[in-house]
Amino acid sequence: MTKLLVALVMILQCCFTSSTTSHPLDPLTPTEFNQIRHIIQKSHLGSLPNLTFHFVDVHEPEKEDVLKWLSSNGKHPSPPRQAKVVARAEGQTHELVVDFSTSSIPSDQIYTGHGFPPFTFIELFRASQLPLNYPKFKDSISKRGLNLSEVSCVPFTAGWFGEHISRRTLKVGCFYRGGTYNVWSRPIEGIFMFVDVDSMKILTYSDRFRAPLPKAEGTSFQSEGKKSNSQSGNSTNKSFAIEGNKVKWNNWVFHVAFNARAGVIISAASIFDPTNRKFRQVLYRGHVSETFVPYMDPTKEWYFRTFMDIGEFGFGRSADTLQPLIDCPENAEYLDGFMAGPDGQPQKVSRPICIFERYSGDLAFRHTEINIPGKVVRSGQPEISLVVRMVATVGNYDYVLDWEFKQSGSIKVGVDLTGILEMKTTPYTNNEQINGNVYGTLVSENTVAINHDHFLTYYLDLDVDGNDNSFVKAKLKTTRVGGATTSPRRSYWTVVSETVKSEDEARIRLGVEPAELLFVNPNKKTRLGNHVGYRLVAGKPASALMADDDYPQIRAAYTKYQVWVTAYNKSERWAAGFYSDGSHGDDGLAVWSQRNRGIENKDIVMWYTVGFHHIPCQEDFPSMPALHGGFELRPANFFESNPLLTPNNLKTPT
Ligand SMILES: *[C@@H]1O[C@H](CO)[C@@H](O)[C@H](O)[C@H]1NC(C)=O
Ligand SMILES: *[C@@H]1O[C@H](CO)[C@@H](O)[C@H](O)[C@H]1NC(C)=O
Ligand SMILES: *[C@@H]1O[C@H](CO)[C@@H](O)[C@H](O)[C@H]1NC(C)=O
Ligand SMILES: *[C@@H]1O[C@H](CO)[C@@H](O)[C@H](O)[C@H]1NC(C)=O
Ligand SMILES: *[C@@H]1O[C@H](CO)[C@@H](O)[C@H](O)[C@H]1NC(C)=O
Ligand SMILES: [Cu+2]
Repeated sequence: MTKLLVALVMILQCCFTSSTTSHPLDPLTPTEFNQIRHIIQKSHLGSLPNLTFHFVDVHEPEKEDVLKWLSSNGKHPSPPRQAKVVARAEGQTHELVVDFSTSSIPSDQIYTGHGFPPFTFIELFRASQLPLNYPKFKDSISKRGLNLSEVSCVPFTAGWFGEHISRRTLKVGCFYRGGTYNVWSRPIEGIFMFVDVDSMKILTYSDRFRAPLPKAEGTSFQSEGKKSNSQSGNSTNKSFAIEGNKVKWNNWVFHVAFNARAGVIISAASIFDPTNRKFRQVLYRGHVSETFVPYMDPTKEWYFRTFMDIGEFGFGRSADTLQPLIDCPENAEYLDGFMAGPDGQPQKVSRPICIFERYSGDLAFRHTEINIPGKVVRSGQPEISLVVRMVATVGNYDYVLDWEFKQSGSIKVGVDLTGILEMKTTPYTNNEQINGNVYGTLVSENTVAINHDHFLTYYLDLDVDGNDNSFVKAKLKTTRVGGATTSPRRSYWTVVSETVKSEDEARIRLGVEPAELLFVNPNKKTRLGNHVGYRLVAGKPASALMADDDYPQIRAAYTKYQVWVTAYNKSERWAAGFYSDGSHGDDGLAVWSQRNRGIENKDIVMWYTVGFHHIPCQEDFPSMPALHGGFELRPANFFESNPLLTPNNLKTPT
């Protein structure tokens, strides 16, 4: 293309993107990714050698402006459209804000703190290829009698263990395919490489020992490709509407966005109130903020495996194209996603998100009344919900992330873990031979699957019927029946509600005492005088079991509690800090909460961690049946009565 043509295309593109119909939280478009790249290339950064884009996303607009825009139905001017870019050149990390309307870079800083931005796909790919041309590695492979063209190497993030970190590194380990696609089932144990990512060179090579390679037989994870039968849903009769990134279904309206880091982001979710015929706010933004997957094996080749997938790789970057009738049912609609490649060019991800109505076969509510003379009165309604789904395949693991909206006002957040375990070669072929600690379970001959945790921490900026909310612990206290009363009962429980004043009292370890946790709007009451609220229905709690002074735990200190509440701050979104690769735990949720800000009747954010302690078992091999976890946000005195029983609600409101 000639320069003139490029300029012309840019002018045309500029005018399409400035269309007033776009939502301020819409993800960046391919045109915008190109604009960003052009603006940066024209700046002083353009001349820096090997400028690499590690993160490009919408620069979070001021919430106040977005709320004004939303409440004016798009008539209020849209906040300035800007992008946040993290790029690297000459060993430095540049943080940039790019403004579209002025084609300028209003902010340009060099990040000097601990930790690094996410790796790019090219870096990971190049690191995985390094061993294949490395003479010492080739030698190790041939000494083991293996065929180099059957070897797959995989980069692992290196964590931080108290050392001074001056460069971005990866550790690379290798696996033997030799007759299977299940790469993870045949680790070539004993060999590890330490790679400098900026120079893309192997710094240290270690070949410490040999262990028998597990057999290829019985490791295939490929199914017959069974697809689901068609659902009771009727795909020719869609009951939800997708306009751009806005979804309307039944009594819900919300915005769905895709980005490279979080994957799927739900914003501005509001529910229609049949009593006052208005949409009321529930969730301003919700997404996975960080994941933490530490393996419980302290040996040389395993101790560092303490992954933070969101900050080190990105869930969106790991998002897979969904397979119709396997990943999503027949009645699903799909959305495409875009992100920037390492060169800043837009890359399309086909169908990473699906949206569908779920006919679970469950009940939404029912009752049978038999106390009416001569009659039996029955009522009920089947549960029909709307699901937004994404799958992130991060190396061996697959995370199925669901946001499920119910007509009752509940938002159920689900995560399914599936995929392939991380395995280690062992001389043992039977559990009875094992003497000493193998740090996991023998799942096949010569194969141990290592114990580990999964922690997925959700960012939940709830705005229950407005911006200013309070966090309430409704404690259930056993009370003795007083001496003077004539009741034959000796005890009962009662509710003692406590409004949490500051961040230090809002760190909750679930299961320690019986309590209901709520976000209430202290400025809004129901007709009957109860504060409107939403409560957290937590899943099975799992909190970190590593010692507080263990380095991975220092970096993921926020996993000690399942629930945190912090004051809203638009730059506090990533639980382990933005730069989680090589982080030192000096940024992130646990640090922000130390400020101990007041959280009563303020704009506040809930952080909830879905945790799993995973002791592998034989059924998890060769590929693991999905293991489900999650939580629910459920209205509590938000509506005047059961919203399912209000006839107006059953129609899609306009
Ligand atoms: C640019 O990248 C190439 C390939 O990774 C590398 O050989 C070269 O040294 C880099 N240049 C600079 C200035 O970092
Ligand atoms: C090594 O593997 C490649 C690819 O599977 C195959 O073509 C080749 O024949 C193998 N070489 C030996 C020596 O087995
Ligand atoms: C879906 O609905 C359409 C229109 O109501 C109907 O013609 C069609 O037979 C239905 N399909 C199924 C599979 O129920
Ligand atoms: C499908 O939609 C049509 C028209 O919008 C409506 O008449 C029909 O009742 C719907 N069917 C179902 C099963 O919802
Ligand atoms: C918002 O958060 C950032 C990052 O933690 C911090 O530097 C800044 O001071 C905070 N702003 C306010 C007003 O607390
Ligand atoms: Cu697991």
